[in-house]
Amino acid sequence: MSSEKIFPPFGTNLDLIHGVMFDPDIHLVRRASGMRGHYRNSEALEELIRDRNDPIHYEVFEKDIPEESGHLRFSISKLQPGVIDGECFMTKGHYHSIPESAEIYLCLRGEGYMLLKTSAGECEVVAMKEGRLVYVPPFWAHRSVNTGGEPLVSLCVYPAGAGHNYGDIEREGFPKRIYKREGKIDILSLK
Ligand code: S6P
Ligand code: ZN
Repeated sequence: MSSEKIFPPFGTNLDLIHGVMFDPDIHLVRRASGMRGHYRNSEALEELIRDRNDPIHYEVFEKDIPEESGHLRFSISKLQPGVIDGECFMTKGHYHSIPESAEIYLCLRGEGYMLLKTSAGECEVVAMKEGRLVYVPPFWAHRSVNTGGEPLVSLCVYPAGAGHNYGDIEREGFPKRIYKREGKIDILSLK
């Protein structure tokens, strides 16, 4: 490695209970209005945006690590609890732009599921809860879904060159949707 490629080591401070990185370089705040097109009941989403003043849906805290092979990027993902006409709050979901890139999610707080799908249409659902690690293998698009009553917080680690491909999964959607009605979780397979 040439000397201009030497990157300084660093530490960072996390609040694992509240799902916060104290000194992020990037703090993405995704509000309900950023989720248009993702929930089955789009009118219910519009009501939430209007009546609750476009609340925060999820946040992602990151350090600005070079998006180059050899580095690892990591983030804290904090997804709020709630439902939209019964459908549990979820992240947009993405493939990695370099689809051979895997990822781990270490769940720090809350409960829910990781929905995963391949471009061939295989779909898997993996439970997430505090203390559980979920392995996202290469080629699987992934979306987290909060089925609990508190934020679903995870530490995510992935190859820094992986990139994010949102377009393909926006077009395809996920073949399953996760609902919570009267406290009961329902994982629905779409025809
Ligand atoms: C990045 C990792 C997470 C997500 C975050 C939000 O590879 O998977 O940091 O970015 O959970 O999800 P999304 O689908 O909106 O990026
Ligand atoms: Zn990812």
